[in-house]
Amino acid sequence: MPFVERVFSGVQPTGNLHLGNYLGAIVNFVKMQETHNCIYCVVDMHAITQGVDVWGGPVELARNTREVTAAFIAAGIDPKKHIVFNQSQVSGHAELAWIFNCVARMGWLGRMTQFKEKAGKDRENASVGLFDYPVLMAADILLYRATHVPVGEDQKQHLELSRDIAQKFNNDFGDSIRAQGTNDGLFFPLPEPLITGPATRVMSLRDGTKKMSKSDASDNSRINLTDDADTIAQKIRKAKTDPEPLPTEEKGLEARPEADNLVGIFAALSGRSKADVLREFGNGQFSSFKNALAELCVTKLAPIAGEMKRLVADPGHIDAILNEGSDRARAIADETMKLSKDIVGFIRRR
Ligand code: AQP
Repeated sequence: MPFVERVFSGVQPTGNLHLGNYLGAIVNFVKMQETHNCIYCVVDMHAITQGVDVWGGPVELARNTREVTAAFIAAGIDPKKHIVFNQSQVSGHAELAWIFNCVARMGWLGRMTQFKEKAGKDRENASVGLFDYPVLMAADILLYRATHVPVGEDQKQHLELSRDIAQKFNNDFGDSIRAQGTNDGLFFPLPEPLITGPATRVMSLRDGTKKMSKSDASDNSRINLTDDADTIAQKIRKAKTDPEPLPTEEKGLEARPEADNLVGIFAALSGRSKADVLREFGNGQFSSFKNALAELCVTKLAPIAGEMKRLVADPGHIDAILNEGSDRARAIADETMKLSKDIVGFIRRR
């Protein structure tokens, strides 16, 4: 029997939600609501995997959790029709992650490029949680037996690991799964990444070879969802470019990472293809393209920023949304945990 299609994805509340998070992930979260049952999670347990100096401490974490929730809703996610909640309110994430820790292999995790990048040279000093991050991510998705995961390109490798973990669990416990009469020996689906649109990897405005990222020291490298119109215009005007005019065809963007990035952002925000954008702006100067891009960014992002501001001013309302979402998420998660425990052989109260 095929699995019921369900969408799951998450965003870390680590501050400075940016255009990359929006175009690479949140825009697709909004779209998927039309066709699927969706679960969108503020992954606060992932947010503490780096030092407290990086994530900012308890007050900052709670503020950022509410801010990401506000961004979801301001961008168009409907928490009544779908589920919006914060990860730490559903204990199944940590419980399933432990089972998966015993399924995943050290060698698999050792290949994860995000760990290598984030841990840098000082690996001995990285937290165990940072190394284990992709296992918790697999648990996040599979706790809801989600089949589709909209993410940015940077998460592709972690999704592959989630599939490997699901497959190994299904194999290791095949007899036990069959004995429970569950789905022909397949307990977990192999979740599919949905990496779509012209901006699956939005790059830094200061360096077209680096991903736009919350943790970049330069605020000018990214457009934050909370930036005001003047700040957005200024950041785009200052964005790094090269001396050539824009090409008329997409092929001409090869080996021009900054130009490619800005055209990709324009295309994604306007719902057009890069080729179409170049038909309009090709051969023109960067300055006029940048003016049009700044205007487009402000038109698209200002209403979201305004709505976020309104929502975060009422933390009680946001907390009520998270509580209700957590209750609904927990109902699904509890069922998966009950079956997972039976499959593994953990005795539980009946
Ligand atoms: N630059 C990006 N372009 C496209 N998509 C992106 N995403 C992140 N950066 C880009 C996607 O946003 C979703 C949520 O990301 P996250 O907050 O959970 O984690 P992250 O990928 O670690 O985000 P950052 O900004 O890069 O944080 P730091 O600086 O801490 O590493 C994911 O679907 C991600 O793919």
